[in-house]
Amino acid sequence: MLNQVVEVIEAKRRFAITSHIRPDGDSLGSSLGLFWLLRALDKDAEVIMRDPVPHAYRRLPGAEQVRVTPRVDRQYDAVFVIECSDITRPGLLDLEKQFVVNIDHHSTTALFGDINWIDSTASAVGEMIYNLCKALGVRVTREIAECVYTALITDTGSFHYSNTSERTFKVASELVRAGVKPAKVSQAVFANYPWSKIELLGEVLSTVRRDPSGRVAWLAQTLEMQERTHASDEDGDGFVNYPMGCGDVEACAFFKETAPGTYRVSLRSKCDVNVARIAERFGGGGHRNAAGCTFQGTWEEAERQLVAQLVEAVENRGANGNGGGTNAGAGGAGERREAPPAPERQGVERDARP
Ligand SMILES: [Mn+2]
Repeated sequence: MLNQVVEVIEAKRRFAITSHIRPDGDSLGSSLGLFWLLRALDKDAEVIMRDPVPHAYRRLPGAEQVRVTPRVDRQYDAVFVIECSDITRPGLLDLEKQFVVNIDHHSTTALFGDINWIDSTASAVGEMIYNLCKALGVRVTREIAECVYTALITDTGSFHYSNTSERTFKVASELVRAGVKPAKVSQAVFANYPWSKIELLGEVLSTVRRDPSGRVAWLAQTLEMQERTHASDEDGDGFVNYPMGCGDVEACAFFKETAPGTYRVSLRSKCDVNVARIAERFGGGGHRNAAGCTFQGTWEEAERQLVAQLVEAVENRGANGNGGGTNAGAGGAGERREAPPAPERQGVERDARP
């Protein structure tokens, strides 16, 4: 709970902050926002991540101070774990040996921390970090504000998704008052692609197909395309959202070949079409409208199996629990959660959970 988090911060002084592998805007923005918050209180703090900061987030204040490590190699009074469905999501060895404070906005998150602060009404963890600032009486500095604002715009898809609430705009307004320049942050996050991504997009979009109903679309990225365009691993992030821009398309799958015979599959849907259920059948997970999983096998099998499930989910939408999933908005990703569909950058793609 929030008051327990406040007590830990007030009582202790040496902290680390981490988040999931393949960090996205909410995980990095919230982690760095908390970092600046702790620094404002004169606490010892550092952000540690298994994976490096993606290109889109390198302009965040403090991004250059993120320490990439495969293991929690120091002793801390507490480690804050941001936006993770379970303790393995950060991908850090020895994390379980620390005093863990779990902070998340996904209702499905396991209560793996010594302290668990879960607020499923928050559009992003960033919104919670803002509340924490207020609870601790810390002035929202420009650094904190830029980090939290980045978390908000990425997890809400620039305020497009259903997790966007009146409170989200209220917090955003306060952040602008604290010095955030919305156009500057948006440009850094959404209009800062390397050219390799544009070339890769050209190849990937040429693979797009749809089923006879026109309501299910899919596209693929091969290792060969990635090599030919000199694209980085993160360049394909968000491609799944392009077909979703078509009014007729209700569900989409993006197959990204990560190794011969291995595809990371990103799934997106609209309204009550539940793709989290599909991802779960393949060992992944996520939100109702944004999920992901990994598929081992041939391309033909991956396409046949996943597309058939999407067609079925679209046909049966609204029936039998298809409408009951959690709200997509929040980011999550990777193997467990995937980021919410972000139209512009749509980039949040944690492997399986937004
Ligand atoms: Mn999030």
